[in-house]
Amino acid sequence: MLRIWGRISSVNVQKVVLTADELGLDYERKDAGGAFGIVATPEYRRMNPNSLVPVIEDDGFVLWESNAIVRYLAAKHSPGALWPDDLKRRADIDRWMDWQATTFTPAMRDAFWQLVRVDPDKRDAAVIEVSRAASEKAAALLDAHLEGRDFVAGDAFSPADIVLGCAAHRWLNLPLAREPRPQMARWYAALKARPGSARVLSTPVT
Ligand SMILES: N[C@@H](CCC(=O)N[C@@H](CS)C(=O)NCC(=O)O)C(=O)O
Repeated sequence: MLRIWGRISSVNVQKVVLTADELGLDYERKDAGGAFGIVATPEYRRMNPNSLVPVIEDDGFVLWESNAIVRYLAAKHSPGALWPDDLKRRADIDRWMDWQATTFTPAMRDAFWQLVRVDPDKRDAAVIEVSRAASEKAAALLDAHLEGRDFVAGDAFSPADIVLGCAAHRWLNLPLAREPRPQMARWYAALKARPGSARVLSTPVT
């Protein structure tokens, strides 16, 4: 049975859980990280020396790095579909997954921490503003890309929608004023309406 380690408030854990839900997998999720601790124990560090969540154990196979886990599960359980065979489609999906991990999520990280995890009296408005502006730039790019498209990469739901959907869930639920992004809003609403995505994309941003 697949075991997923990580608290559900982690956006990186959310990607893995959403993938497992979309694939209809039988899995067990064990809370770890944040207030749950566990990640610094020698046992956990043997699985992930970074002391971070998520980690999966899949019949003895241990894997960390959320986007690698999403790709692994999609390729294992949905070859030729959620993980397509066509190299160019795959490269397109990979490109957007990398963009999530290197551009969109890092842009919003400070705004998220300041507005959600830091006490109101300790917040730094300048830090929030820099992060907000960088996130808006990324959101504008994604919004323009989604014009005339139902999904991020190609004609079908893919791992790019999974990881960017989780990132968008965080961005669109941060308690700050955002520019309207109609294409992103349409795409995010469609993701939320999917039975396999609805649960994770309803998780409160905490
Ligand atoms: N690049 C890693 C990043 C993992 C990461 O930063 N995880 C955070 C939660 S989103 C974490 O474990 N924080 C420490 C903790 O929760 O204790 C991935 O995508 O899996």
